[in-house]
Amino acid sequence: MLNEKYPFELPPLPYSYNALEPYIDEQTVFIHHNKHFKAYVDNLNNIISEYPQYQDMTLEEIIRCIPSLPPNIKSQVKNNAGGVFNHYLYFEIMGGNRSEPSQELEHMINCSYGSMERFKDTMKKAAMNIFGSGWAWLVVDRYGNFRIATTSNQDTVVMFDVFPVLNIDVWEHAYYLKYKNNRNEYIDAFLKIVDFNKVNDLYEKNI
Ligand code: MN3
Repeated sequence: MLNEKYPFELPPLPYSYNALEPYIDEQTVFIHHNKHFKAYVDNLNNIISEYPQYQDMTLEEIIRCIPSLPPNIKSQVKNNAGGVFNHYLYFEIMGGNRSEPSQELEHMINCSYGSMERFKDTMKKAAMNIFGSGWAWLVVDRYGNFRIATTSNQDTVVMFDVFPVLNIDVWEHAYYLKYKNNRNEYIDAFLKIVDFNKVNDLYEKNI
């Protein structure tokens, strides 16, 4: 996704809309992917359509250029380009194929957090502590260390010098239909449906 250019397309959901049941319900996945995610793609295309100088840039290049964009489009590009990448990763790393981490990945997580359970607890605390809407991330820094990060709204870690391998959407639209205001239960459910094969692929791409 980061290498794609205008016009951006909504990536197809890599599994069926009901594949995450009972943890994330079909209606939530459908609306989240087909309405919310699509809106970020459409909005970004609408903005970029009027700025030919950004039409040959990749999504990553656009995100990295946000600080120097014209003030009248800066926040719209930030929200929508971030929204596109953040949702792409989120839908990628969940899955009907609820795999366990590879030995290598688990070893690295154990080295950083002690155990998978401690890692999940730390990730959950970070996600619970986000005030309002945002994202919690597992990223690999330039030294190959895992770090847990959070961002507000649709801010993305792509603008920092880290490589994301996992993210959790804690906007209420990600869980409100099923979990109402209970972010706690949603995060527990999310952590059960991460496809660690995909997290592992991302991790290996970076090391
Ligand atoms: Mn969302």
